[in-house]
Amino acid sequence: MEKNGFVDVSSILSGCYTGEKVRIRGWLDNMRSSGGIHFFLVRDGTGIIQCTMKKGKVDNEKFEEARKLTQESTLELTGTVQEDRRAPGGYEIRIEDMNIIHLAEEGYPIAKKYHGPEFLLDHRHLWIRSEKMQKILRVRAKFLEAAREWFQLNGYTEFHSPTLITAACEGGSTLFTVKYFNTEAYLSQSWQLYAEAAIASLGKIYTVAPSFRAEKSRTRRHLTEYWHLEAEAAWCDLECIMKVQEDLLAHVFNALSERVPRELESLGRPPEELARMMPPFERISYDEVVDILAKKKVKFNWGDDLGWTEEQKLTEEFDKPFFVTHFPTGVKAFYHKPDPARQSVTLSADLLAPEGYGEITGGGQRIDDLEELLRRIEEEGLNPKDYEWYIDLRRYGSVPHSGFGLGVERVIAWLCKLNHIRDAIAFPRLINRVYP
Ligand code: NSS
Repeated sequence: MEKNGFVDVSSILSGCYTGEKVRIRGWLDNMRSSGGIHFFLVRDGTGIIQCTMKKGKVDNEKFEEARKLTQESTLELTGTVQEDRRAPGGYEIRIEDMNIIHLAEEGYPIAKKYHGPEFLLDHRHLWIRSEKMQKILRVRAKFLEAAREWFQLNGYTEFHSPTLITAACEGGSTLFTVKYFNTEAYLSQSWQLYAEAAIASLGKIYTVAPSFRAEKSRTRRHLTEYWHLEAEAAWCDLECIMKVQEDLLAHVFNALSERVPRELESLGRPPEELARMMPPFERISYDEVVDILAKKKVKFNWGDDLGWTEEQKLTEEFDKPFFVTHFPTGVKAFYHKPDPARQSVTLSADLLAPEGYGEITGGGQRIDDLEELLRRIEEEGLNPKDYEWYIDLRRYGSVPHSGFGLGVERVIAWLCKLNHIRDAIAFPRLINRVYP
């Protein structure tokens, strides 16, 4: 790709410019000098390439000027592309001319040496330039690109719900309160209640948006602000919404294997592993979970909610994602439809990732009957006044419907084998961190 006479490093690395004279621009990732040669590693946002500047091949003045270059200085370079097996990426540019755009200050705070996690989080604005973060962010972008693609190919319409809301979707304990003029509002935990309104307008819908949870738990899988990929569909039951998730993930896994194989490989997830993770995903009921955990000597009673410890134990039994279905009514939010064949459980399903990662999606079939909804709102001690518009949806054209929400960072953490969810997003928001 050529822009104003400059070419992308990625296209040089794919062999498009071998033997040709090119111009590139980017950041100086690293530099060393040996004898009469300066070796630069230059990063341009599409890739990183070695560039060599030989004394006598450039203006002497430029050669001397290069000595004062500092890490992260920005440059424009002109030179000829050569295939070179010794260079990282297999190509290098032999520099003929250089133009310094910005000479970075000395003492780049995260120069190449060991830094602790808190230091790197404080310098996140710089750390996102690191090779590992570049790869993760690229996989993340491709994940969402492929997911949107699947929804578009399958007749879903993108729909946007408000962020400022007045009633809890997933329970009051994790709501962030914001001052809203003379009253109070909350930050949305999920688009779901609005999505249920919108299916009567658009049928099958999806969104990608931030959700907010004032999670008091300091775990490796909770953010206070995370990106939520959600879908809702009219005329869809529990089995149907599980199938939607399987088809979506099959498409995404294929796309990632084709589009970011090198990134995945270097993050420790060779694309063949994604091929092995392909649907169908096993479905086990909550009742079965109780039995499995009992056999594994994990203290867990019917009616308890699955926490991370239990999920981690459970994932030892599977080598690809699996659904846990039919959670007890007591551990799920008010909107989950109780199973008509057994009122003590709901038509719900969470998808769990293997390898100790656990829950990556939550969803199921929604209550579509007015009386049943009013009963559940009362049982949960909620104020029906707060849900008046939502209740209305069961008065005017109610249909069987289902949906789910996928935690984008949860999935990226699993796919990229990260040991903390904070690295699945550029600027993580955690219980003790809203900076930078
Ligand atoms: O609470 S959920 O299980 N379900 C819902 O919010 C539904 N209203 C979604 C729907 O049906 N439209 O959250 C869904 C997913 C869950 O499986 C996680 O993957 C993710 O959202 N999630 C989180 N990710 C990161 N950090 C936090 N705190 C978090 N909470 C949920």
